[in-house]
Amino acid sequence: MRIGIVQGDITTRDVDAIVNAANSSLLGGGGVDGAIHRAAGPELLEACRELRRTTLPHGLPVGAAVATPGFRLPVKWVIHTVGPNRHAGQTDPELLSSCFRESLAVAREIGAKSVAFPAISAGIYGWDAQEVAEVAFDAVSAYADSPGGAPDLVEFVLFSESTTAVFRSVFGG
Ligand code: AR6
Repeated sequence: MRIGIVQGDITTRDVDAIVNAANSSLLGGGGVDGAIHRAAGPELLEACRELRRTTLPHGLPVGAAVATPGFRLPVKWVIHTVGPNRHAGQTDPELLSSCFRESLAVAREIGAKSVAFPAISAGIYGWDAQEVAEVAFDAVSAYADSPGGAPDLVEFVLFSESTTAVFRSVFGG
């Protein structure tokens, strides 16, 4: 597995799947969630509504992940996950680790060989970028060694220069 650290907009990445830092409602929001919905088009919201009508009537729990098509995005799939919200007292790093692990498990199920992550919970949900990078590093490293196969490429796509620098220092690049 190769790991890339990239500064930019995740909606422009040409990978098999991008991960969305969503909320439990799956019905959109601000930040990277808003950007992904805008770029994917209204079909994405409709697909999320369909999940709510069928398999996820109570929404997607914190730390879980689910895939939809990418619609107008360059990717085949969007993997939606819900990070812990520090402002709501969700401070357990295991919940954040679960987001990375479960997203990679979904990527494996759908056959995505290249996956791009944003800095889950490092925006509106109030986590420190350093802690997010450390949790991401541990979770992805552990997954790389797990039986059953990891993607060929995992990218972290960071919006700001400062978050990119934090990820580069934690990942040793
Ligand atoms: N590409 C890559 N990273 C981005 C982009 C983008 N286009 N836009 C923002 N970021 P956030 P959270 C960065 O707030 O903290 C939404 O309303 C951003 O700078 O998007 O998990 C959801 O619906 C930050 O570093 O996600 C939830 O309600 C990182 O992505 C809530 O926000 C994550 O920031 C989730 O909050």
